[in-house]
Amino acid sequence: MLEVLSNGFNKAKDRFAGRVELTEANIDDALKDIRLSLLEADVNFSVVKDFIHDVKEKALGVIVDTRVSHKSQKLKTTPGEHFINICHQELVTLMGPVDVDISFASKPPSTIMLIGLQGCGKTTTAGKIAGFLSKKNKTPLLVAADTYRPAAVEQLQVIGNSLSIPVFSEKEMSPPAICSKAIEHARSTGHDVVILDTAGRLAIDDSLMNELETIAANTRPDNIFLVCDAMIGQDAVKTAVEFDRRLDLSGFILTKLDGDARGGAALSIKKITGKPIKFLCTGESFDRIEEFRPDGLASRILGFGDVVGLMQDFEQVIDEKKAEKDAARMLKGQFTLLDFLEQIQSIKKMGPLQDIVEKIPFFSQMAGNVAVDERELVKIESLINSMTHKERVNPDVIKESRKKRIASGSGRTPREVSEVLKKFNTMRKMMKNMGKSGLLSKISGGLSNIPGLGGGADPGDIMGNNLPAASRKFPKPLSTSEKRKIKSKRKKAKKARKNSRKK
Ligand SMILES: Nc1nc2c(ncn2[C@@H]2O[C@H](COP(=O)(O)OP(=O)(O)O)[C@@H](O)[C@H]2O)c(=O)[nH]1
Ligand SMILES: [Mg+2]
Repeated sequence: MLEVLSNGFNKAKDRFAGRVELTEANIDDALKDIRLSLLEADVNFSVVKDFIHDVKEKALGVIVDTRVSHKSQKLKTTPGEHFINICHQELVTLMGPVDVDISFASKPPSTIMLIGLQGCGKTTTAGKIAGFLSKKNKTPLLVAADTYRPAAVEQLQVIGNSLSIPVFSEKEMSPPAICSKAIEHARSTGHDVVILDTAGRLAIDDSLMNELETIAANTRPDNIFLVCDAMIGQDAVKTAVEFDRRLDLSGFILTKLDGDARGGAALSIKKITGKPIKFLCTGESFDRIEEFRPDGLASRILGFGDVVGLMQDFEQVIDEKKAEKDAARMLKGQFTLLDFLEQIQSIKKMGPLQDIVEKIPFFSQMAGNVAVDERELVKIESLINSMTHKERVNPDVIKESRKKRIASGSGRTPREVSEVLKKFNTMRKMMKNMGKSGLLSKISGGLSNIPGLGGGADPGDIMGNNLPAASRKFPKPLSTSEKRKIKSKRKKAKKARKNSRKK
């Protein structure tokens, strides 16, 4: 799958063979290959245009460091690898950010409504989602709301049986009535998630849309996911736009990425609709569903998982030099609001906050209550954004009148400014104390145990689900043996990916 794209990027990379730098001429040559392959993969034309533009802009500004050494590490890269790395970043931006959340109602049952054209994979995906949620200790109820296609109800029943998940169905009832009744049934029988498997048509038509709108109006689903067959490329995107206009989708589920999907839908759909891809399905069996990670799909498309890994190591070494300097400075108590902001942004990139806090044992102690609520991060960020550079570097100048100005600039209250400054001061004090007691080594050891933080050693799952190498504070340099281990792990993961692709 996705060979068209992989081949295009591969060809582009080869254009840099033997070159020592990224010049406008060789970038243009490479971009021609990429442009062709994107169009051939059925990526939307305007998406292609923007993508090419963005990659070119980034690539032109890059000074190619082909060698870097720091402590025991020596790494080499080529201009082609730098170029591919830029493509990777832009693909991730194009398809991201990661948003795989399913909304759950505060009062169960929550509802997931699956919609889409006939044959796109709704019924199969309903089973997959039910299985996925069961593993997360939910008690889903599948609802057969396709009463048109012969045997559609039986199909869902067979799926439910094989997963031991109950299926709600009613003969002689309209789909909207079935859905409403199913929710009542779930409430009385203690099912906390209801999955509505609706009917599809070969093409969008008004009677289908009206029926889906009625179901949505009656049941007010917490999630409406459009299931899209990734094999049909741009047509899937057109369908998505129309469904979104009528039903205000929560996100997409792309199916059949195991077949000869060319990638057009995956690359265009987020950019065109603004709605996130939630899941990818890569096979008919029920375990072939995964949460969507742009990073992983980008690596798969590029077919250069190891190049991206190498570039991450390369950038990490460069960042390490800076991070060590920063850390030393902060531990002397020279911790500014700019550092605070940078840390918050790193943390936000890493995914659900609760997961992170759980992984970093001393984090919550260090930050007090600063970081447990995502909204708190947004608040801190908006406040710091409303400050002048002087205030960020030297927060002690912030007295009452400045507080008022910052508060009104960010739509907050002066009290909130005071609270944030208090938290910042606590953190600064802790940093200083840590510096005094020589705790730096402890921190760096702790953080580097977390994949994607200092360690960067996790090869990821099939999607390459590495946490982004986000918080590059206090990373620990890798020893040669650790590097070797990472390499062999990556190789294994690559092999596994190759095998699973063959299947
Ligand atoms: N290869 C592959 N086939 C799939 C996938 N999802 C569904 N299918 C197949 O697509 C066909 C239509 O699926 P179905 O769930 O009945 O689609 P529906 O009409 O939207 O409910 C079936 O043969 C499924 O086995 C997938 O991710 N990969
Ligand atoms: Mg079906």
